[in-house]
Amino acid sequence: MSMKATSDVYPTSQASISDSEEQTQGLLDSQHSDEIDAEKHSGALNSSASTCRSRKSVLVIVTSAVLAFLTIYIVLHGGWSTARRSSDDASRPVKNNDYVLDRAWDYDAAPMRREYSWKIADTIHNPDGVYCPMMLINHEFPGPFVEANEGDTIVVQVANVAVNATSIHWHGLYQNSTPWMDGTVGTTQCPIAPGSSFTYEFKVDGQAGTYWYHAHQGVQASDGLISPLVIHAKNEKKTCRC
Ligand SMILES: [Cu+2]
Repeated sequence: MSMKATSDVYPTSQASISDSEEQTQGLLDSQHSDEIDAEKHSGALNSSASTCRSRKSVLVIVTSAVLAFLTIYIVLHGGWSTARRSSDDASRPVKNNDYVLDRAWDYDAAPMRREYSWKIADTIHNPDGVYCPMMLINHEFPGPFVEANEGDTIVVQVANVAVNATSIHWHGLYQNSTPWMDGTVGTTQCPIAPGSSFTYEFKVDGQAGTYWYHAHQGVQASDGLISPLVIHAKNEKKTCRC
């Protein structure tokens, strides 16, 4: 029996064998291709992981730098604050008032206008040893001393250059005929807006003694807007034992 005859006898089997070999080769090729793909995928994953690690490193470095900057800033400035400093604040220290009364004060002077010019501004100060944002009058803490004789007229020009609105309340003063000068925000006046001015003018009559004035907006009195106000009595010199 010749090969041809055999081939003729089993043509289908030969074709099947050939197909099987081709399929096997195809599977091998496919498997090889899959392996290559797997290697590529693995390489891509490794590359992606490397990129991810690099990003994390950069993030850690940036975060560390920001934290270091904030720490240095807080140590140098005594805290973090958004309060603005007046342009002239940095060049001069806050004046701390002692309020020593002048023995040469003229108790018998004719009634007059006691005029004051104030600028209220934000600043950073440490009256108790810890720096904090404050609102001060003329860069003084406590604020300027107001002194007058009974019967005088007190005139205070207030320029508000702070970031918040404010007002000054004259604690305990009668404000007869001038209730709109009392400085109570929401009751007798609107607050003095940032960048605005207001002039308080009132006569001190029928009362004498030691009083005080303070901001009447929010908790600004606790932020530094506070000071004594003295009205000398007409007979104070006769009764004074000092
Ligand atoms: Cu008060």
